[in-house]
Amino acid sequence: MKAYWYDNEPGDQRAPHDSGREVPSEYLSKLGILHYNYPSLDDVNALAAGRNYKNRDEVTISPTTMGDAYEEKVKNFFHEHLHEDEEIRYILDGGGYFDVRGKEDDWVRIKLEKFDLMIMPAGIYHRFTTDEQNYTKAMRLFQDEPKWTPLNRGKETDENGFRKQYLSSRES
Ligand code: KMT
Ligand code: NI
Repeated sequence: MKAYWYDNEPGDQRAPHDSGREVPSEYLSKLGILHYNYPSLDDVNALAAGRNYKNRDEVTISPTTMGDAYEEKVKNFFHEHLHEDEEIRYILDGGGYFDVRGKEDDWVRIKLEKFDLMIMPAGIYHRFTTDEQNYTKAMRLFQDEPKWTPLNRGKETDENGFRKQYLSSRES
């Protein structure tokens, strides 16, 4: 895991876009983000059990598994959105980037590699992209039913109760 401010330069979303300015772990925790490196699945299972997560699935995002749909999928994951649940992702192989909005609404890029596990709070605006390997194998953990509803950013999501709750917890 490595976090840095996104450079906002044009170019492929899968390029590093590293401004060279690192974002410290403490800043990520102020945003409500937790991250771990878990080489053993036992640790993932313990975390899931501790948070009462009952379900999980695995996705492989790559041209090999998705064929012609790959490029479109990658673009879709990159639309800024939020969820009404916290989002736990564990990288099984390959890597990718999660971009999350910082306090001033600028992008923090979080580079995830094999064995990285990240927890994002409900209501945080974010987006995802594969990196230049074009290969992300990830476990998605769900508390109950596998639910996958990205709410794209707009006037409505700004008024969303989970968004408001996130902003007030970020203040305190
Ligand atoms: C998201 O929220 O965009 C995703 O979960 C992307 C796929 S999982 C690496
Ligand atoms: Ni998401």
